[in-house]
Amino acid sequence: MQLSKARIQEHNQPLLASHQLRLNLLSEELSERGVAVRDLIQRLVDFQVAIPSWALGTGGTRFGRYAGVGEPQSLEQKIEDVGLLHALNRSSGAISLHIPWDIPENAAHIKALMQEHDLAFDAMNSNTFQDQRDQQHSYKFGSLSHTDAAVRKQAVEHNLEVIRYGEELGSKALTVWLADGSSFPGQRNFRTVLQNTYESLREIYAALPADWKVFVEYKPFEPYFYSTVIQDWGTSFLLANKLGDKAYTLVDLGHHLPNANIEQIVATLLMEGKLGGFHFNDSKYADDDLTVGSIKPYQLYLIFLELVHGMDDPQTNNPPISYMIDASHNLKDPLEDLLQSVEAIQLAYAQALLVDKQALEAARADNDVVGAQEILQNAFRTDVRPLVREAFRQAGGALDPLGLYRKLDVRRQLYDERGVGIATGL
Ligand code: LRH
Ligand code: MN
Ligand code: MN
Repeated sequence: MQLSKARIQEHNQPLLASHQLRLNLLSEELSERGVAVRDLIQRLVDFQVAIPSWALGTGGTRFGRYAGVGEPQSLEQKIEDVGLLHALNRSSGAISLHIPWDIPENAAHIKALMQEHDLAFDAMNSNTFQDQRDQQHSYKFGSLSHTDAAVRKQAVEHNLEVIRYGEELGSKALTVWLADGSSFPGQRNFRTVLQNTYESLREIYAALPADWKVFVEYKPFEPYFYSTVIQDWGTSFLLANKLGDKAYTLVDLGHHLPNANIEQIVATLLMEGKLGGFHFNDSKYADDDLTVGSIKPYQLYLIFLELVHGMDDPQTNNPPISYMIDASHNLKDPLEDLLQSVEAIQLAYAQALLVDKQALEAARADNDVVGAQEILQNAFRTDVRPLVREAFRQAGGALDPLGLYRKLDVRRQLYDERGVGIATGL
């Protein structure tokens, strides 16, 4: 289903007066605090976060899967869903594909459809964590790290195939997330599997087009429960450094052990110019893939603070980061969840942009612990929703994307068009 500009205008019209009132009040207050409100809104307008193809359908839990309705059944329909999200908030103008779930049968047609929806391709994701039909070797005991060279070769070949698909479509990056690990002490030689992984990645790296990057994603556990080959940012960073300039670490918010200081990890990677990709989600316990900002909004804000201050620092030599939402839904309508996630990201970004860097640095230099904390908390406790809404509006989106989605009864329409059926994905 397509959402016309006229329909969005029609939605915005009755909301405009009260929005303007709130925006004016906030802008006045922020201007007094020395914030350049117009520039801040422009940064929100410019911020884009990619949607992964697998988040458009309901995901499973370890115990089952409840089918949703109107889920996309083809790559074309996935693009239409992301196009709809982007029309609503103008902040999700990219899609991240996954091979083999999203094999493009006709690249020219797919690219034309992407253009129609004003979308770009984010990183391509390879999959060596599941066995596919007609696959010669199983990944049950690993892929790029496997003890058997024939399995490693098959996994490398798959990644090369993903790069080829990405090239056809105009993507510029490959994300590698490996499930490889072990569930019992003694099962694996830690040094051998890491060395194998490095050598496999080196072959993939050698095949990367000149203007491509590879993102190495880490995760401490799951699906295996004793060890994971690329378990943490240190291991990912080590591999990225050994591989070369086109290799970067990818941080997924759910891929840390409880209470890890993720904002500090972000700062360290930025200092080294090695933060390539970022997967947003939220979690209470582990890799829960919940709606962004639903559990730990303060942590999200602190992470954004590091991203903003790190990327704005002229000393930082880090390329633009590929931002993506990596979520899974089994209770909510996936599109509603994604609208909430994008809004939560924009809110945290806006709060981070409110912080007076100079004042913060001055407080730090004076060891004014209370002062520094006050600066951070003042920004966090500001209701920045009018700024985010204004950014949506200025970019041509809806003042209230979720409200309009509900008013249009989009899911009902998608059900009428597509019926029941589970989309391919996690
Ligand atoms: C598994 C995972 C990971 C990847 C995605 C493809 O944990 O969610 O975060 O990015 O699958
Ligand atoms: Mn991820
Ligand atoms: Mn994950």
